[in-house]
Amino acid sequence: MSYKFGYIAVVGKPNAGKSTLVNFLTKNKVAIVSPKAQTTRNNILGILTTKDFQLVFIDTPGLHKSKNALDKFMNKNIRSAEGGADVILYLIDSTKIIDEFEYDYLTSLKQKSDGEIIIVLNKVDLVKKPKLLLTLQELSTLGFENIVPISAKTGENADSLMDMILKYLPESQTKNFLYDEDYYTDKSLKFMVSEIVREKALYYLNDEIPHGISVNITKFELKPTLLVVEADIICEKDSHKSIIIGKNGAMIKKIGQNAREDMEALVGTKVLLKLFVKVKKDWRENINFLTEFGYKNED
Ligand SMILES: Nc1nc2c(ncn2[C@@H]2O[C@H](COP(=O)(O)OP(=O)(O)OP(=O)(O)O)[C@@H](O)[C@H]2O)c(=O)[nH]1
Ligand SMILES: [Mg+2]
Repeated sequence: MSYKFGYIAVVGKPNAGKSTLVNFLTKNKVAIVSPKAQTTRNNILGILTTKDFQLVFIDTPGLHKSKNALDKFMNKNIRSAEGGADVILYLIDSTKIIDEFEYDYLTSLKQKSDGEIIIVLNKVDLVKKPKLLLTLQELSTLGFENIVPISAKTGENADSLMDMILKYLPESQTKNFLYDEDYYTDKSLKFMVSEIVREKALYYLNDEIPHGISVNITKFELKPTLLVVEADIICEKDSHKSIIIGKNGAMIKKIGQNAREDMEALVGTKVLLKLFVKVKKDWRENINFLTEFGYKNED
């Protein structure tokens, strides 16, 4: 028997579909997904184990220029994932064009990376062939050879991507898996619960509010038949607070109801969820708040 083990960093611009892909390939929902940019903030491991291999995908925040301390935290996570990876999947939203920022990033990634790079052209279910060919041409002039068009949503061509990833991982005669076989993420239930609230808030809120919110779990009691959760949705302005609460509390109720349903599906028990909205001005610049909300790099 021979075995394979490896870390696969999943990077790319916000909204490219990184979290969707990691969830699809690991057959588990390890990361929240939303139509808004910059949904993922922490590196999240999604682990797929079979009898022959263990693949550890590292979902990362979307690449963007740092404007505040939270951005710096997110960008540092991306660099650390790239640094520790055997294979880097660089995701491109094939409905978009490759802009200068992405072009420069890809060029420098190619120069500095030790691991294998696979370019994943995602969302092919949304794009016409001629557009796809144009992007493929552009990528080959950049010198990338491994390009896989896929749809992380429908799973189209995901098998070819898996084959290519496995091709680049070294073979071992001993079982060299680093994680327990039933371990599918490095994140705690408490983290997942807070992310579920953020996912629903991202989904329902518009404009600039989603980027300025955080969810802080203040009570978490897991009993055999009930999970009790209290959480603060943190925002930056009083005007945002009113929008998150909504007319007669309609918005917060909608967020809460949807979040509770997902939590119940995750833990398999009833969930009692209470949400509060708090204003913490400029929390994205405040190291104490960032630490409290779990946005701190270990160094
Ligand atoms: N049609 C289609 N939609 C997709 C596909 N992959 C992802 N999406 C959608 O694209 C949006 C963004 O997906 P995410 O997985 O959150 O993207 P991300 O790259 O993790 O984004 P950040 O965490 O913000 O960096 C969501 O609305 C997904 O449903 C795809 O292959 N096809
Ligand atoms: Mg994401």
